[in-house]
Amino acid sequence: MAVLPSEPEFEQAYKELAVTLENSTLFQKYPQYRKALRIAAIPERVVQFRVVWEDDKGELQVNRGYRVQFNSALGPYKGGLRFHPSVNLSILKFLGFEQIFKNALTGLNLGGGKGGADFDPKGKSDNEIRKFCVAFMTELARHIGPDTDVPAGDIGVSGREIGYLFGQYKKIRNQWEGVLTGKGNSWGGSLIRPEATGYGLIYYVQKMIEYATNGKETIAGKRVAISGSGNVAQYAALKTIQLGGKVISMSDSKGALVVRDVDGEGFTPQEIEEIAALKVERQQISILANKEPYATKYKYIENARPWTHLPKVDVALPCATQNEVSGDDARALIAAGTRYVAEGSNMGSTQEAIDVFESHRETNTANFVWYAPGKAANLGGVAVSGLEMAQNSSRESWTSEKVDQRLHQIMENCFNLGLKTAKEYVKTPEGALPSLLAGSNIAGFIKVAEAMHDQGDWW
Ligand code: NDP
Ligand code: 8G0
Repeated sequence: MAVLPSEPEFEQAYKELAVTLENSTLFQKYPQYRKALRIAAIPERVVQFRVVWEDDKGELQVNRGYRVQFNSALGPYKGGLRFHPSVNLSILKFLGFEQIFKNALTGLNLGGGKGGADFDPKGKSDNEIRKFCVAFMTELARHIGPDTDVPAGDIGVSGREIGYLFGQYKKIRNQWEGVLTGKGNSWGGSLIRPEATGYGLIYYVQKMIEYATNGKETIAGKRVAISGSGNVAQYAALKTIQLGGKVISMSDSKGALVVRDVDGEGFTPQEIEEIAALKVERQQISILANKEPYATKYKYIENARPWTHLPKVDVALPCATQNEVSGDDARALIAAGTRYVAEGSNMGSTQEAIDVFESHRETNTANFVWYAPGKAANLGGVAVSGLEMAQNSSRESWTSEKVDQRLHQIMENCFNLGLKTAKEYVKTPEGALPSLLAGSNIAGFIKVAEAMHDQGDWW
């Protein structure tokens, strides 16, 4: 009988990285890196705690809280907090592990971590959310600090929650410091941080298109399928539209809205704003399904992801959650003509989906596709968090132009590094595009492994 992994998501993320390193020339050139990988696979520290809070009925509620402090070789632990009923140690270890190598690819001094709770913000009042955040931070505060560990939001944690968490940290420590990112603009937050992941994703996709077409094409005129309708999806959609692309789907945990006519009009900025407003109220996009102009323009498919419901796609951007693109979804996307897949979500694709994408990189075939992993394509968010930390340390507030320009540069550097590293360490078949997956994994890993070696974490 096969033994099931006890931490399936973490083991999936670990194997995905390990296999790409194994299939490159890295370990032949530097066998000592095998040892580094064994060490890096274990978090430096995992904190688990109970969170007891009182609901609006005056009744006691309890949740599990976590912070995985995975790797601090390159800087303070850095990564978001997820509040979702599915949260467990396996999910946070996978997210923390991905975060280490992603943060290395930003070129900033950031270690890797992730945290959260199995708390479900849906159906909770603002008062209950505040009480939960206060109870959560009451324990977390002793484990974090601006030079130790700097959390931020993730699924279920937006600017509102960051405000409550920050307020409680400040009360406990009596210190106003850059301990969280994603703060409000008037109290230490960075301009462009809310937009950064979605915008950065599109900047990265622009580099992919430019490279693959020798500068002949851009995202303008392309049909872009997006999943999710939260922070990442919203800003990816808005930037796509701004650059002349056409957004043909959005979704949430209950279903998908897809355009009926992929040759007609896509989502408008006003429609994206309407979806954003709905999400602030923690509502589902299903309530738009029978409302005009949505009912005429879009088909709502309950309990579905968009991927198998679109006849023509050029660019696919998973922006909801892990494992939201299956092998079958990947094959359907390729059949619909998808040329570029870039993950806004972390581990958006299953291993089977990745294998399908990675085996279609030959540009001289009718159905080629180029895949970019989340740890490269979605690093704009954590990168601007790094810029928020820099602004807090120097007590400055940069203009949105300056932050956006830095974001552009960071995405471009990450793309170029992934490409260069793939060419150096992996044999690319004749006529194929280099593997951004292998290149990004190897580049991130080398940087972390070297820093760990210098600091005596392995020898
Ligand atoms: P949000 O909470 O703002 O939005 C999440 C979206 O994904 C919502 O539409 C939600 O649906 C949907 N979703 C969540 N869980 C599931 C699920 N189990 N099945 C189907 N749909 C689901 O989160 P973000 O936009 O911030 O994060 C989205 C992804 O991007 C995550 O993987 C996150 O780790 C990753 N990411 C985020 C960054 C950031 O800066 N925020 C940076 C880099 C990566 P519903 O509204 O119904 O709950
Ligand atoms: O800003 C952050 O540290 C952050 C928040 C949410 C998600 C991520 C990520 O890179 O996945 C980073």
